[in-house]
Amino acid sequence: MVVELNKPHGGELVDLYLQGPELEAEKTRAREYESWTLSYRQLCDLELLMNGAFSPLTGFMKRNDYEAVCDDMRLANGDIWSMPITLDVSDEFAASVEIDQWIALRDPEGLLYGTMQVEDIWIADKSAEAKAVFGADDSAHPGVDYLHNSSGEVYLGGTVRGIESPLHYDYQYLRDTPSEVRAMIKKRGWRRVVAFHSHAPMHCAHHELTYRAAQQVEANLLIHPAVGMTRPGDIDQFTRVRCYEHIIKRYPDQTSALSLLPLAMRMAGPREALWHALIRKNFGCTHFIVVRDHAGMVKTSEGKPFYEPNAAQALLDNFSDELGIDIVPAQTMVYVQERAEYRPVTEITDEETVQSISDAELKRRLEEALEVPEWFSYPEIVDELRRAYPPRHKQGFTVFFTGLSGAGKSTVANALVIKLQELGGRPVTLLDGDVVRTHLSSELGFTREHRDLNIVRIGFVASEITKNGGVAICAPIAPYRSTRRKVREMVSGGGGFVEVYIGTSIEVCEARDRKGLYAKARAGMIKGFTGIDDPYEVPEAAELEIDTSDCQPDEAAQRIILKLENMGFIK
Ligand code: PPS
Repeated sequence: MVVELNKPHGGELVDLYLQGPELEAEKTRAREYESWTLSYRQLCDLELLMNGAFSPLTGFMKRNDYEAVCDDMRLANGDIWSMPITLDVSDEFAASVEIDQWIALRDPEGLLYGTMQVEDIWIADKSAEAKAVFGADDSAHPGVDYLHNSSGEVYLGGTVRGIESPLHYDYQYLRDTPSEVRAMIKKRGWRRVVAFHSHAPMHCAHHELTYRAAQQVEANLLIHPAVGMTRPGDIDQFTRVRCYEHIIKRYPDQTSALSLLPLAMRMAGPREALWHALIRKNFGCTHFIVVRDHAGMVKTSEGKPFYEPNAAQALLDNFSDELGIDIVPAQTMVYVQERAEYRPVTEITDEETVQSISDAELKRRLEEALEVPEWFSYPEIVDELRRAYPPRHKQGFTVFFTGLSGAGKSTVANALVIKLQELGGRPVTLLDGDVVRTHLSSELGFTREHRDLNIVRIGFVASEITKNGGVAICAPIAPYRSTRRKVREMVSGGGGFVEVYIGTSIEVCEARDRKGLYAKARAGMIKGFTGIDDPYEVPEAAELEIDTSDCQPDEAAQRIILKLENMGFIK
């Protein structure tokens, strides 16, 4: 398809927002409606439904559209649409509504953003949906995991009435509706606009790729990153947006614009690429860049890629006559050492030396304060990333002791606190088992459920301290492996996690019996005592194991300090 110049592009936009008296009347009626509290993903979807970014959709999908989309990537009327946009709800909520009833769509604080007439209620076959949309029913895929573990069992479909756009406090000046982007394009006198989707910071290779794509189709460039839900583990959106604001200045004046899209991505590879293209058509763009592995860099539980790298480009090719937006397939750009420039990977000769840095390698370099070469990224972007990923010696961390009662956890933890305070640089908080049970968990006993809750509370506090650059020293028994793993996951995203197993034997602990509890447990006066008649699961992969029967508290603390130095947390 060749896009005609000077013609308003993208077709009719759906606008679901009510105005004037209609709006006021609906707001009044909505006070009587059953309220559904929207998940973050549903809130993102609702915003794009209401402002027309999801045109021609006029609400959350009804069953016939949903099934047609899953089966054929088309709505029931034959229009191309590749992604189910469904309102999943709990069984209880579904039981409280009937066909034709209106419901209020609210955020978790109760603010009303839209209303919907329930025209369809059905139980989704999530495994079938996973296979159709993501290519496999494999929960290693974040979209499949969301489907099975976060979304409700029942789907409601129906027409939406827009009340108000969801509130965003961040980067309001960069958020534009489809009609605002269309107006901007018109005002600037742009005839062709090529959109670039992103959910990661852009470096020199992305700049080169987008610049070439724009030149190739003689178009202006719209950098249009997703700032709704992206892939778990993606760099936080504040850092990303600051990076986009830097890179936009690297394009020639007047040629390019940056606008943020509150899109909840599904990482569905080829289908997602098709969906992205349709959305950009609605924003008035004439062209859309599809990269290799577009929105699909996810691995199966066997570690294989979910999608072939060229699957998205191939799928869009099949729909090219009907899409209403031209696709610009982009090659991966690599840096050629001999030429000191970027070239498409397909144009590299055998004699040329290619240089590249993977995401993991970039993260390592940032964490270890190593050089990030200028051929890879711009200094201002590297500075932003260094702030987001400070070197380890500037990150917070948690030292998580685990071991039997009387093993010496508290004694070593106290010695460690003093040593870390001597070193200075970070505030240190001790979350000792007994102290936590007095101040945080006073109502809890020692059942498995209560112990887990106690440890998760400790993990929560430790993760807050860690992500804010402090040191949390935790010293509970924490007898269960799965709960310790959970705490590790909670903390690791925001800094370091060092598990120290105080492996002093039960015989030694019992012989010490400082609190007289072992004697009471043996006498049956305390039930469910760890190590006596309650299990302790020995850690399999603790960073350090210390037996206090052959080492003084001071030596034990010194060993931990050495470990922390070795891991880069102390300089
Ligand atoms: S847990 O399992 O991690 O929630 O336990 P924790 O919060 O660390 O609390 C352990 C301290 O509580 C005392 N205590 C018991 N421990 C184990 N099992 C039973 N049934 C029990 N009842 C009371 C004991 O003094 C533990 O203190 P420490 O400091 O570990 O010796």
